[in-house]
Amino acid sequence: MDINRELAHRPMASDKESFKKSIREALIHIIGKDPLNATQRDWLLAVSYAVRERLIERRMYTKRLFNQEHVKRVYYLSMEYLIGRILINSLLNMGCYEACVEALADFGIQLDEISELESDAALGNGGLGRLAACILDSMATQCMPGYGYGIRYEYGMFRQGIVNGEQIEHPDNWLRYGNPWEFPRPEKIFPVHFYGHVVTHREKGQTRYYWEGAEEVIAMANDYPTPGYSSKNANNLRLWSAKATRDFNLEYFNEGDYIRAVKEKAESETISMVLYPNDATASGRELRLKQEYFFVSASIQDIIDRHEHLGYPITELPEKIAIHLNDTHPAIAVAELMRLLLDAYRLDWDTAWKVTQGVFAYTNHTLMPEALETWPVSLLERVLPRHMQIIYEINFQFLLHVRRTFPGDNDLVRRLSLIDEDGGRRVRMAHLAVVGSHKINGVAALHTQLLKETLFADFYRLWPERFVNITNGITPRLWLNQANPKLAKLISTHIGQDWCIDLGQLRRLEPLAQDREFLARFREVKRQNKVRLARLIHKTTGIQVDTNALFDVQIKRMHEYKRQLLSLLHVVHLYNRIRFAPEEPHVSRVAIFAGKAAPSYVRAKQIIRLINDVAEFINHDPAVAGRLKVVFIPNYDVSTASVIIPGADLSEQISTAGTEASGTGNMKLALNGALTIGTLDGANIEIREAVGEDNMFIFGLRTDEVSQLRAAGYTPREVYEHNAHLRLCIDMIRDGFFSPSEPQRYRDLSHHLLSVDHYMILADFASYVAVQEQVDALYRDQEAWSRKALFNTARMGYFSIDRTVRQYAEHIWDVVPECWI
Ligand code: 26Q
Repeated sequence: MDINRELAHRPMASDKESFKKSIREALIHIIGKDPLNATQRDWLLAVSYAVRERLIERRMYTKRLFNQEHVKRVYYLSMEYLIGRILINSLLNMGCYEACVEALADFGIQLDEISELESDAALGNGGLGRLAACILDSMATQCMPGYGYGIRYEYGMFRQGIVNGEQIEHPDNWLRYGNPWEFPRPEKIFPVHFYGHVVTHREKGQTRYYWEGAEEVIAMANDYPTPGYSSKNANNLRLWSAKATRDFNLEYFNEGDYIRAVKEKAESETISMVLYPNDATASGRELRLKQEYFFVSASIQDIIDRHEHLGYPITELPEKIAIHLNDTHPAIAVAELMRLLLDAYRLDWDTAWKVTQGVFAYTNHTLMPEALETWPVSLLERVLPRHMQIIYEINFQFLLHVRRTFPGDNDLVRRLSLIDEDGGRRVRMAHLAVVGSHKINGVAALHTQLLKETLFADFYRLWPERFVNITNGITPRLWLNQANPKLAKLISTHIGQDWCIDLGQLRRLEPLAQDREFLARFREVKRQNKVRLARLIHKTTGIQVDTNALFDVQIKRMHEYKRQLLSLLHVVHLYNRIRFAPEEPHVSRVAIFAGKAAPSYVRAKQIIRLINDVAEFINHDPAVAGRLKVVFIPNYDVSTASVIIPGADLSEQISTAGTEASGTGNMKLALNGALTIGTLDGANIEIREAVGEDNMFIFGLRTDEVSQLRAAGYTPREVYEHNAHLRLCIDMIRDGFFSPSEPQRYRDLSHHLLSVDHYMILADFASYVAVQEQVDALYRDQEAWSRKALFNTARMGYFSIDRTVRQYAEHIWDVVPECWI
């Protein structure tokens, strides 16, 4: 207690002079470089170490506080954290950005220059991983006792190159220059087992289960302290890396088989080697299953250890902790906790099950069937034999309950079962997650409603009280304050800085919509951000764009349901209109695309290639010069998003109604004053409610219309035959207009559109084009446009991740803030 008080009052200073001292010391004593000939990267590392020192102190005090106050903790289990660069974010959150800029300036170093050298921590695919990162930021900012658990991938999301218009994947060797943000904890290790078999013994009249003959891999902790904005708290993100066990190697060493020992060591360590780059399709690979269990097992062991060290009884887990499952990827945790409670703590089944259900909650992120994880029973039986037994028992008990509740409904039993019996027996991980959780949530109102009506309709009948909606949000610290400093400054001069932690404050900007001078300044900020974006475009593609043109932006993973092809068809349509009516006054546009395709997703890669072929053709056609450009910015990641989003005029959110669970890019763009053109899908619906329908461009089929049309038998070819404009666009693509060196290149893609068009691109084309004409008309009136843009920024407060996290805390986790001052 005395020691605590002693130390608590002496945190490291964070003024300019203290930073100078820390940076110089780190450069010489940690990096080992003479300031006289240090490189830019040396300075980056040195300043990162200076920040790290201050960060870890905050973490220490936060940890002490949580222990002393006996807080309830929440553990967020996620296979993905899409964090991006850490330096600037930490400085801004800790409130020492200015001091650091000035300190470096005295050494002749520019912070914004060296920070560009930092690699993104890209331990995620897209929306789900970025959401996890935003949630960590918010939990720390709001002083929630929240812990992130995940995998320290050696290689994160692949880097995307574009060669001759095609995506090529490069490994993301993000740790190459060292990583000042992590604290390896070689003493924090847990064994994780795979394979082997289960042996049963009768002991004192009870059956005991022993998992024997398993292979062992060691999980080692690596800690990433994560600071809150304006709070002094720092939470912990713990990422596990796989290490070979020492004994495991020893056997072979003794036998003299040195090479085999090294090979097996390397094999165990592949578990944490690489992030699976699939977004919205389950991979079904054994290594993926091992990754999931690896990090789940280590995390659950660690969580229970902490619980015990704090002296709490095991049956009090639900009072002291909540564990959140970020999608089904960590759902095996339900069986793992049961296994430990039954086999190690020897609780009876009912007690163990009550504890388990009291602890877990599950967020669903998708309705798309191909993304739902199922594992072959045979695979689970081989890799995790004890877990498979437990899953059978959970299923048995659960189906007993179903039969009692709805007697005689065998079809219901078949639909609800954790085991899918059709076409090879498979474990439905979503069912395991639902059955093992006391709360299940969707990520936008429509999504949750559809979960209740479709995917989980039977579960909803059984347990309506377990289902809640928690609409996604984004952190304003990164997506406004940091990414768009010019707009942040303009906002703060009018309403102060509180919006950063209370985004609802932005409403106070509304009256300024009537102030023409303010609107002009708002527009000027957008123009400067467009200049910055134009520089990025030129640097990455060599294409020059006119910043007076309308910047039309579609940035997200490449997927058919997101319908990048729909915007591309519109681009081709615009191209034709300009060619055929050059005398008409057309609004100049730059269509900007960015996004990665899963390496195995052939059609998504085709679409990237088509965008680049269309770009190549249109950008070189003098007939449309100055009026239409198309660009594909390579390697979309958090850092490029931070430049693209503030420079966007128009935000494309055009997924087929009922397919995008929420979307969060839609929120980032609207917050930064882009107008949305979108379908009534995901969070677009709530965004429309918030910003007002006059300030958004809505088009296309609604969810119910999509299902009706599908049920009635959708024939895309008929749409094509009845729309001459559309026909011309598709014909051009099909017949090689944009791929003259290989005219057949897009025949399959075009035929697929004409014969299948599962996502109903053709059905929505006419309505999309019509609304795009309204977009053009509005853009001609720059003042009217920026007024609507301002209404977007001003009314996006609801979509702060802080609101999202408060809802989780209140409705699901039952945790409360505890601030270190
Ligand atoms: C599953 C099994 C094996 C390998 C990979 C995967 C896998 C990985 C990532 C499956 C799905 C994902 C990512 C899903 C995702 O990002 N979903 C998005 O989540 C966002 C946050 O809730 C929503 O806003 C988006 O609508 C949703 O698409």
